[in-house]
Amino acid sequence: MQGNARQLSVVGGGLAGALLATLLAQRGWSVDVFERRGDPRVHGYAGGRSINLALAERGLHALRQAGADGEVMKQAVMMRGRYVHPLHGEPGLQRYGRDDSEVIWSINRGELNIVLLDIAESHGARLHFDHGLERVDFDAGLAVFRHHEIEVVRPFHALIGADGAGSTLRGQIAKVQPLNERTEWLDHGYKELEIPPATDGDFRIEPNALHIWPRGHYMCIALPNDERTFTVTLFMPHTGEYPSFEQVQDADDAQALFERDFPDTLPLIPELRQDYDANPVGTLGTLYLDRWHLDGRAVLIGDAAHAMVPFHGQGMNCAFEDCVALADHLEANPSLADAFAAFEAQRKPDAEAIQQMALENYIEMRDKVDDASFLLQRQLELALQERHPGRFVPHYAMVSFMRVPYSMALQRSEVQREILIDATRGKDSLDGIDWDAVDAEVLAQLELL
Ligand code: FAD
Ligand code: 8RB
Repeated sequence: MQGNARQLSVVGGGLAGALLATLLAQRGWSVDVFERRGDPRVHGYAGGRSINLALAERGLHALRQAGADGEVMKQAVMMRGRYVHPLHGEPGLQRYGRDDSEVIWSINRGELNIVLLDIAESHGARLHFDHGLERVDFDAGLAVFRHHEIEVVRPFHALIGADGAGSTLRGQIAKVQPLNERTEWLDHGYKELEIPPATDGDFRIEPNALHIWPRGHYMCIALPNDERTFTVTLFMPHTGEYPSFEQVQDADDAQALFERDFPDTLPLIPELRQDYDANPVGTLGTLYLDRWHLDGRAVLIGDAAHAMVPFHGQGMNCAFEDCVALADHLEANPSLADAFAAFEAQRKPDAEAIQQMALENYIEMRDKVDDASFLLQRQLELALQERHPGRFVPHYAMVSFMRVPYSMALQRSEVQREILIDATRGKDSLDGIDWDAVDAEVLAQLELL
């Protein structure tokens, strides 16, 4: 293996590792993937419960590059918009885009991972399950894996760390080169619950939407699964003022919270008490590093490089975009060190931009989606999109339906938000808008995309 300039070892056969293995194998690389867990195609996907993810255009585009979109989309459930459930008042759908070409998709994580592993293998990638990276001797070019109870030593040419937020490879790189790793923990956590199918086997609530129960400082969301269930996630603070996980500890507390704040979900979640007791409280954070690679010997991608909070549904989408970018840089640069450096230079500003936008979207989801001035800004956003096609592009569309770099989406969204806030200040409808003034601002501040 050593000395083969076209060989790469991928650590982690999760979402990014499996996709990257395919993209590299397609480009003629000899690829080995080392995954700590067992083969999900044999043992079932670890975790068991049905957990879904929102797939948007960036991720879908990467799947198309790998020829994986057809198989993945077979089980996808379309989500047309946010279905907002206020505590008082009528629930309803707020579309994400203009029509059904502008939607996101709910995908089962386990099935997605299996499809990607099958495709990687069919392109010749060698998959080594039950191989957890333990440590690396970069000078000797040796990686040590734990295979069941034994340690296996493998020579490597270069290592690609797709081993997720708790990356072992990141820790090993940090021992030989400072990464200045910082994790900013959110003071909110999450708990997963489930809405089973109705007695007639159908979905209990609108299937083609991402449901949100916004409650100011906290919220519930629900994404549809193809087996007609929904995975519900409750997000709220770990500590402090009621409600927080510190105060809502057991089934009785959960029952009381849901009776008070999410009464319409009680008949939908029959196992609320059991789910609440059985499922752990998850933590959420943003991971920042000063660098993502060790010369030409190792590079980090996906969550291992830039884990983010979940509120834009872009962690996987961003990780998939990383895979295409890295495969392209490896194609363009004969030197691995140059390719890794070019990858980092391109993607780090974009990762930081989506990390920031993900933090900001929590406040939008939990607090703004049922607020009148926000809804008026949203109305104006759609009107300006019509008046200035390709120039005024709604924030959500730039992130979820387009592939403009995240850093550009962030920069343009900041300009647009100012325009929207200024133009709607003190108004309760679009009637009194000074269109000439707004149009002039748009033309002055936003170039055509
Ligand atoms: P992972 O998918 O975590 O894969 C890492 C792999 O490395 C795993 O298979 C792991 O077993 C393996 N591994 C770990 N350590 C070692 C080791 N030492 N040696 C070998 N292998 C190792 N993103 C979205 O875009 N949309 C969503 O809607 C969305 N929803 C989410 C819901 C939940 C509940 C969670 C937790 C995340 C969600 N995300 C979502 C984020 C998304 O899951 C991640 O951003 C994405 O999985 C990152 O891919 P990755 O390959 O970097 O890491
Ligand atoms: N990680 C999502 C969005 C944006 C929705 C909108 C938000 C759960 C953990 Cl919180 C969240 C979105 O702006 O209307 N699109 O996709 C996915 C989300 O949460 C996922 C399911 C999630 N991610 C740990 C839990």
